[in-house]
Amino acid sequence: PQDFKSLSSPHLPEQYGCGPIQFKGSHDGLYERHLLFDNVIAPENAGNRERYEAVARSVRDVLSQRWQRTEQTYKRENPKRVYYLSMEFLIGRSLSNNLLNLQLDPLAKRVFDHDHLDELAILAEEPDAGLGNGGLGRLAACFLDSMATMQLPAMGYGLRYEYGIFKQTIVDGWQREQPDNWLRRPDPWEVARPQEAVEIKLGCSFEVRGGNLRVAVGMPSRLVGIPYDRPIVGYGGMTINTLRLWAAATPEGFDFQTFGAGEFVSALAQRLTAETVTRVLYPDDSTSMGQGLRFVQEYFLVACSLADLVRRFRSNNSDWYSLPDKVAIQLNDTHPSTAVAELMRVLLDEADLSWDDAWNLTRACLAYTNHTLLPEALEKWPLRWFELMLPRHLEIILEIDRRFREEILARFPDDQGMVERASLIEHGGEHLVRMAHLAIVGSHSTNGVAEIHSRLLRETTVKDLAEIFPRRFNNKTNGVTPRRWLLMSNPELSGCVSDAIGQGWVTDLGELERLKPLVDDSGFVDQVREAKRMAKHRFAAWLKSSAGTVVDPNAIFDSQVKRIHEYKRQLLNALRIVALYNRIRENPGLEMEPRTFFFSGKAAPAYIVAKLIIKFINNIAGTIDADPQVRGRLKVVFLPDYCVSVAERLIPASDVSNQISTAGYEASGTSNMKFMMNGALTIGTRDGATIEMAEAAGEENFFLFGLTADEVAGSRGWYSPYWHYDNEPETRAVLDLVLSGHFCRHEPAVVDALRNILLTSGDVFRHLADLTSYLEADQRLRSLYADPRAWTRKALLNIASSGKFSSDRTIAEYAAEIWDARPCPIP
Ligand code: GL9
Repeated sequence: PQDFKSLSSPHLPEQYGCGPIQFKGSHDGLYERHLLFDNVIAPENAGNRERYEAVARSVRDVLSQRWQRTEQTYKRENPKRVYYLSMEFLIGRSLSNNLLNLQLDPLAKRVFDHDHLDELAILAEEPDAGLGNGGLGRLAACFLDSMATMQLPAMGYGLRYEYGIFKQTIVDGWQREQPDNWLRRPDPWEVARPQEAVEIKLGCSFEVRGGNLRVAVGMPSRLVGIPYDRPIVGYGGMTINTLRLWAAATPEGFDFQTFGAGEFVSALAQRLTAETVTRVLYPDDSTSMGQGLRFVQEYFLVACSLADLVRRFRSNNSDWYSLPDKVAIQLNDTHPSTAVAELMRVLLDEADLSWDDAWNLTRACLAYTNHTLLPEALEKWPLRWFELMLPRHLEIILEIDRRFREEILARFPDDQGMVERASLIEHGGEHLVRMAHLAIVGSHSTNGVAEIHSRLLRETTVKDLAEIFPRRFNNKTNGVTPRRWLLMSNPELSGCVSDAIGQGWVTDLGELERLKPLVDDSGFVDQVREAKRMAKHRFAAWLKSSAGTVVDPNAIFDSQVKRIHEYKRQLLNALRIVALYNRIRENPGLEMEPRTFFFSGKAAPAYIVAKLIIKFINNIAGTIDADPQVRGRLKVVFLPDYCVSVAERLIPASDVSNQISTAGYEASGTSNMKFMMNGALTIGTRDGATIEMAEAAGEENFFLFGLTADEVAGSRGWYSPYWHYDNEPETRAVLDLVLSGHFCRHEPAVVDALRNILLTSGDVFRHLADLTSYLEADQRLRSLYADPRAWTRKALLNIASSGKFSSDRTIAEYAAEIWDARPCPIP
């Protein structure tokens, strides 16, 4: 981490420049030239989409030389490189982020002002690149930003899905999914590199029928991976790294001779099958649906990326044994964990190394991050699929397993069950390959994403493997990039902070500590409150103009935004709202601050219960709006189509952050950190990284409630929701109202489902156990809000304590403790 300290004061630009990017008069006119030469249109006739493309292309022109120089420097210096393999990169929009990181905003302003362009409308023309489902994919994007900012020689590898996460609309309260054809128009950021295409072999050919994979046994086939590169601009523009996304295609020299005469058309038509591999992102959050096409996608990512990085390694190094000195590969969850077998295959079959040498090199290069303890997320692929599609990999996996079993038998002769429990193969019924076991055994590091998660991983989920490899397990608490999530998305608060302590926090978030003495400076506290007020007004104006929804910026903005999942307990939030609603109806004179509750998030299309929760929330919203007694005091808003750019708008405007998962279920959470650095107060359970956030800020500055993870685990066996129904009057009143159909008139199916979740099925996620303490914490929160200065003082203490949750800190830890990677500055 020492190495990174020197980066805390980035080379700030003299004028418009960003480090060595020279910005002279020659750049003026770039924009007009792009309109003319790319789109053959005069500036006055251009629409906002053409304008967006021209601005983006101009920015790309400016960064191209620097981007190329970054790669040249790496080639010359030959440092150890970091490769981040991930099936998801939730990058969001790039233009405003690139302008910011290149520190070109003054120049952009000049162009926008000069031509009287509507900056916001132009930025909004860019599709929100949704190549991910949620936290796991967004974390990968934040990591890329931090690695570039910290001048690490790093590269992201992913898939170029033609369709990202679906667009969500709400019809009559229900979620509908629409395809997200984000590449319909040319994307100015991507650079196709067909000359660097790689070829991949599969043990069978396949086609996709009715969404399912059909394989033709014994017909080996080939796929081509075409790389599309995207620039990752480090803050200050010194380093521009690459995110390389693979698109699947059929081999160019397609062999028409193997087809009979007259089959020209059908042979060409078959090419489409290959291209389906990267057609669409699977929209499942924390669940593995076990689809054959997904299996092929995962292998395709691994095979293309390893071929590419091995080729790069070979072009600069002659000695295979130096591989771990030059290459660190981080596996983002088990999705790319066939990398263990693929790297072994390359080292055995292509490099001709012995098993022991190949094994040592493989483990030294690879490291694995686990992102969830949910059993349904643990990938286990049928052994049969390996046999059909990747027979050589199966051979390797079975040999790894054979040796591993021998080792366990020798080391734990008294533990009969250990071998079967820890093995890579699950017997019983269909034989399955346990991908997490493969990743742990075949790498030198396994980490969780928050302290509690890493502990539970070791103590429960993979207990046996942690006993076998105690030193392999470690924690790397997640973080988020303060560039996108504070500097860019919250200009009001950022300005306020920079005025007080300078700009150093942007690359050294620990600097925010220096705000602590200012909590007693009432002038400054008022400035922070004013910044929040402005952010709320900006958000309310956007919501009105984009969706027609009117909210009162004087109300408490209380948000819960994340994927819809039972364990995240949006239902618990809904029950809290029903309780407050009840209180007002029973006592209309009750003093209660006006409150607006925001929900946003997508449900996996096949997750029936999650879709029902969305419906229920929308019903509550409608019922309250129609109730003259409560209208104006409480309001519920479900924002459709949650995505990176919605988060960028809502988070700065929020007063309250809800992080209320059943303790022990949320591995880390990352929106919790974004809310904290934007000055929202957290009401939440002791779960994931929220625990560490409260530790950093002091528990007295948090609103924690509910069962702990150990209590939740201990309640299995005796917990009954009926106890709470019978003994807690308010809980009973809430349930009675919900189950009376008050919010779901003429929709008995919704009511039945809610009864089933909360009562009949035993309330698996302990909603009722935590409702009372949630309401108590809520009461404390409302009392504090009544004293605006005391509230903002706490918010400021939270901001000042959020430094740990920068992804720069996380990446510094990965670099020092897992990768042994150092910065490689670009001259
Ligand atoms: C997740 C966890 O559920 C989150 O708690 C965690 O913050 C992130 C990043 O480490 O990873 N694991 C997981 O499968 N998802 C997560 O968000 N799901 C999605 O990304 C949709």
